[in-house]
Amino acid sequence: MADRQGQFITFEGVEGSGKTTQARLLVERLQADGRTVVQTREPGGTATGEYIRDILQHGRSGETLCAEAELLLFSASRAQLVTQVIRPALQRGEWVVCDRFFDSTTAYQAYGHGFDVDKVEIIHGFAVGATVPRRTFLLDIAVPESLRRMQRRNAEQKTAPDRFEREEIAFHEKVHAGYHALARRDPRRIRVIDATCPANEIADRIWEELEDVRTCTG
Ligand code: T5A
Repeated sequence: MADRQGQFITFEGVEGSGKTTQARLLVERLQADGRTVVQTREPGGTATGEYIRDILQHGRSGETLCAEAELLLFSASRAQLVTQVIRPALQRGEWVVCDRFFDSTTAYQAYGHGFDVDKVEIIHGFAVGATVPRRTFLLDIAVPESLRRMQRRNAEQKTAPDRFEREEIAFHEKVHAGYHALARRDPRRIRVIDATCPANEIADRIWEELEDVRTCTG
């Protein structure tokens, strides 16, 4: 399939909006369509990134991570992922499907924690350069429903809520509103998808929304 080029697709949304589920379903469809796909996630996706994820989610040092350090750790994980995984895959003509990317930092650290959006975006530019997603799916679900999903999953899997899931509901609402502000600003890249339908219906919608990208050759 020499006439096909790789594309960079990301999934975004609040906790439990179904990003991991939809990333997996999209990868399966792309592979069935003959594409070579790299599936990855943030924070993480490299050995360094997974160490950083552990620090961010579980705070093993016992110290309270200051908000500035948190933002830079997310960005450090991303820079490593772009350099080591995403950019090389795109250069080989492969597709990359990533569960969260820089919009998460804008939504959580800027809109959620109050850092200046413009300054945060300067850090994104430093971390990723020109490696920007071609399309981003914002899985849209009301915060109370998303938190119910996470509680249900934690109960089923007997896992404790992580540091982010324990944030106040008001924080998650700010993140939700932040995502919508980003989608309004960049509607060509960021497509808002109703995440409350059955998973297969959402996957169908995403597939349709990717038609122009799938058929793009140049
Ligand atoms: N973070 C991350 C930042 O603050 N800044 C950043 O820059 C970045 C990159 C990462 C945390 O870090 C923060 C955000 C996060 O708090 P994470 O594990 O990547 O954590 O993110 P989560 O959103 O918590 O990921 P989850 O895997 O927990 O949720 P998903 O991926 O959105 O949802 P998924 O697919 O795992 O599904 C959750 C549950 O819902 C069910 C699933 O079966 C599962 O039980 N489900 C559905 N139920 C009904 N209908 C559907 N359509 C469903 N789809 C899935």
